Amino acid sequence: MITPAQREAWDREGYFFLRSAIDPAFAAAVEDEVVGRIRADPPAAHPGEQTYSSGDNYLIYPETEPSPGAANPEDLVSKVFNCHAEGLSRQLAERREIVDVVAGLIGPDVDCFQSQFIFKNPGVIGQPWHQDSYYFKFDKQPQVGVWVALSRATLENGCLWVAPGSHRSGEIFEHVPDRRPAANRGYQEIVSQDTTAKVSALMEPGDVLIFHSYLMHMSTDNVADYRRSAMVYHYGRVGTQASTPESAFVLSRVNRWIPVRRAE
Ligand SMILES: O=C(O)CCC(=O)C(=O)O
Repeated sequence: MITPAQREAWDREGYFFLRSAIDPAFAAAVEDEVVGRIRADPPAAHPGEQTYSSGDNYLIYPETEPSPGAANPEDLVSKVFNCHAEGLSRQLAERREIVDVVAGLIGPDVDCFQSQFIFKNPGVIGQPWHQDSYYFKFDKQPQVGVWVALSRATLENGCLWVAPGSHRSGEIFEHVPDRRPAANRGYQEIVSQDTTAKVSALMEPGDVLIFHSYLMHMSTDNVADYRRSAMVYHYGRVGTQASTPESAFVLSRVNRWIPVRRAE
């Protein structure tokens, strides 16, 4: 299910790309679906709410510092969780091009447990250095992140950056709150690790980045005049449990465990 080169990249670097894995027209349809849902239930209908639920699954995070040029409801949204529980976003989460690779890394049986549609609108700040497993308080580690480019990801619009090999310590490092004034509430950063060897993840619509949940990564601010959109999925092994009752409670808001692959 994975090539020797992919296995080597996973072990040594903690990430690799699947270039042109998804038809750009399908990527655009996924984005249209999420945008349509936001237009049907916009942030303006939820004044003062830091997050709001929409339908059975969507958990929408309005932007704390919207772009000055915001015109449409989606321009006021930072991210949407739980898209993978339904619709085209679920179909994308289930695509064999992705799921077979994930199964080759941590399988054979895997679930998709989280998704975030990340709108990075013009003027919006990036996310600081972090490891995703810091947030995934689970008994089984690691997980696999799958970052699907729905738009281009460029240096200007705030592409992802990774610290190659940073997963290899096998440690989840201490994180501290992001102190930037415009930071999304509650986001945490790693401050003590050497990230000088960072590599940019420049991507075209339909490109996919597969990454280890211990890999340190960050993204820069969007200084372009166009959006950078991505659907970020996370996959784990079947039977994974929250490591404490407290983490089960916290994770239940942003996680939906959806079976995507079982060994034949
Ligand atoms: O896409 C981004 O800007 C950041 C995504 C990220 O860091 C994450 O999904 O953990």
